[in-house]
Amino acid sequence: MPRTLPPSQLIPRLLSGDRLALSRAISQVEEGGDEARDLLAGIFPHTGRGHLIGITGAPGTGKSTLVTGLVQAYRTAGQTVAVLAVDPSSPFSGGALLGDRVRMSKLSGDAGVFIRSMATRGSLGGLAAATADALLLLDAAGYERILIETVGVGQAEVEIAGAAHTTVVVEAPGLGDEVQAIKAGVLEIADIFVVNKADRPGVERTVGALELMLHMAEGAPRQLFHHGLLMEIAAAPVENENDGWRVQVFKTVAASGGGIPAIIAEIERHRAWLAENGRLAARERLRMARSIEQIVQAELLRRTRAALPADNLAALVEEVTARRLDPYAAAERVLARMG
Ligand SMILES: Nc1nc2c(ncn2[C@@H]2O[C@H](COP(=O)(O)OP(=O)(O)OP(=O)(O)O)[C@@H](O)[C@H]2O)c(=O)[nH]1
Ligand SMILES: [Mg+2]
Repeated sequence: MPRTLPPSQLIPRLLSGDRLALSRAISQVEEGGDEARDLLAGIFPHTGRGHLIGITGAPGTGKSTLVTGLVQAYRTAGQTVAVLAVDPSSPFSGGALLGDRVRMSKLSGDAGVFIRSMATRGSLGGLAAATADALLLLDAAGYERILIETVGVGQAEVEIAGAAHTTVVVEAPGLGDEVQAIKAGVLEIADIFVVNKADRPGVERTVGALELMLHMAEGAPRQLFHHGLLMEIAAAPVENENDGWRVQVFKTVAASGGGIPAIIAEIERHRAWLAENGRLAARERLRMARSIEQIVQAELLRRTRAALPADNLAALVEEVTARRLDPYAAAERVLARMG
């Protein structure tokens, strides 16, 4: 296959399950541009089938190890799986310890598994958009379960994972700070809590702390992510869409596969629960509203930059700083330039 293929040729190959075409397509959406835009337009009608599973948590909690275990379990059950690692230090992207590499290489020969890491270059907004696009490609390629690993340190990474259909938050004992989850906002996005490294001391304390937090948060509406205007409109018909789902805490020893079947069962239970009573449709509406909003924001920013050269903007900032112009008047001038 030539290094660059036009979307018209790439799309049918990708849809028929050609892994090389999928790889190329992901590279294209990472780069962005018109070809990527055409590519996405072509595959979009074929998306909406795969179940997206976000896996997030503090660095080193065992997310990649857990993902490896989940992939193996799904393969044993005969399902195809894709993994997208949005994580510079992930074994999937090469920063691996030998043991992880060995575990991963067991999967890499399997045609039912596709593993890819996203380059964390550029702005986080750009990464979120590229990740969302890559997920669409994996979905169109027909993968039944799509796992997204992000390191839950920044809001953007948490949101990437939180935008999945089912979000698994991974903790580990002995990280020193059991209320880490609240700070990073992961309590609001978790559908399933996993305390990994259950072979380590302090596991019951971590489980207890999480259960206490969940108990305190009971009844509070789940917040998928910060709602923008479009999302508020889209969410309007469904109030508190997470009503009735009780987030539970599970223990795993991902390194030896311990507890993995229970996590698979819980993910599938959540999937079935979503499918009832229009909840999945509601969540999809939110996801799509968020997607449109992200694109509009990025495009507005791009147009602003294009319409207003950096030195003009600097001059405006200077005027405002000197109190000769107020910020609203400055913003109006920027918007006027965009026409
Ligand atoms: N004791 C113990 N160690 C584990 C377990 N699961 C993973 N580890 C080890 O913990 C370390 C980190 O595991 P990873 O799977 O790379 O963790 P991660 O959360 O993906 O790490 P980052 O992507 O860097 O944030 C590795 O040395 C694993 O072998 C477990 O259940 N018990
Ligand atoms: Mg990792």
